[in-house]
Amino acid sequence: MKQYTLQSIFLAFCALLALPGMATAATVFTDTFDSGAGTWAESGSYNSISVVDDSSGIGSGNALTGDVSGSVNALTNGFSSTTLSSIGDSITLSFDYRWTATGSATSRAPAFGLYNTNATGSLDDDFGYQLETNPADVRLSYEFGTQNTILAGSDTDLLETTLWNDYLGVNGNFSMTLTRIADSNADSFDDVNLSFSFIDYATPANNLITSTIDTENQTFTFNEVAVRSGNRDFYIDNVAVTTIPEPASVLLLLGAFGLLAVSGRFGRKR
Ligand SMILES: [Ca+2]
Ligand SMILES: [Ca+2]
Ligand SMILES: [Ca+2]
Ligand SMILES: [Ca+2]
Repeated sequence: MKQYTLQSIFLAFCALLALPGMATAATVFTDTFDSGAGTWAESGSYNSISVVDDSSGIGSGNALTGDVSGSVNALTNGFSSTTLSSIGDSITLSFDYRWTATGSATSRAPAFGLYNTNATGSLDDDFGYQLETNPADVRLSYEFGTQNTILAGSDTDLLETTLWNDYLGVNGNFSMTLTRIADSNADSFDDVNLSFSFIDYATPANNLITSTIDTENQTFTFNEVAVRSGNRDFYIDNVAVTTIPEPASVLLLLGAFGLLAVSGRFGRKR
């Protein structure tokens, strides 16, 4: 009997080991600009946006390019409302981005985020998590949607500042992941872990990864992606929003399967 008890423990251990690999990502939004400019909405200071072949730049065929006329601008697009309903659920925004030329440092080129439209068409009340790049740092913030428009204004709760040089943003992949985590400050509300990564395609030594935890703002539902490009013309491609649900159902299934297997063996033994 004892060997089967050990076997059941071993099976349970194997099931736990297998869990991370079984959490598959679901894509809730993607745009490679192969079929045009899609449904992106431009707001603020744009002369124009258009789709062009950027094989020689980002290197993924068509990209969206923006000719900006001022520093306050945003491209926005919607996706099916996604809620981080369980601890461990996450949502990731990823895209490739480059400037049209190197130049002097500028703020919020890019800035981007995952937002909630607040059930209105106006961008002024949208709230969510944003990352902004600046001449000497990147900042992770929560934006309340109470001042100015999306990705603009001082309606932010600054969560993390990390040093960097914004010339790094000439050509690379930006991503931000929001993960619902257990309450870490004993206020009885779950928290959000924000992680950011920048991969510089030309100079890997410039890559940057940073993260922080938001314990103040309980926002877990998102339905909008937004990108701002400061006062700098840009190209953007391969925009993707993916979610990873906590595999609670998989855990239950594996547990049940393990019990059945063990009880079956006990049955035959008897
Ligand atoms: Ca493309
Ligand atoms: Ca709104
Ligand atoms: Ca704002
Ligand atoms: Ca909390």
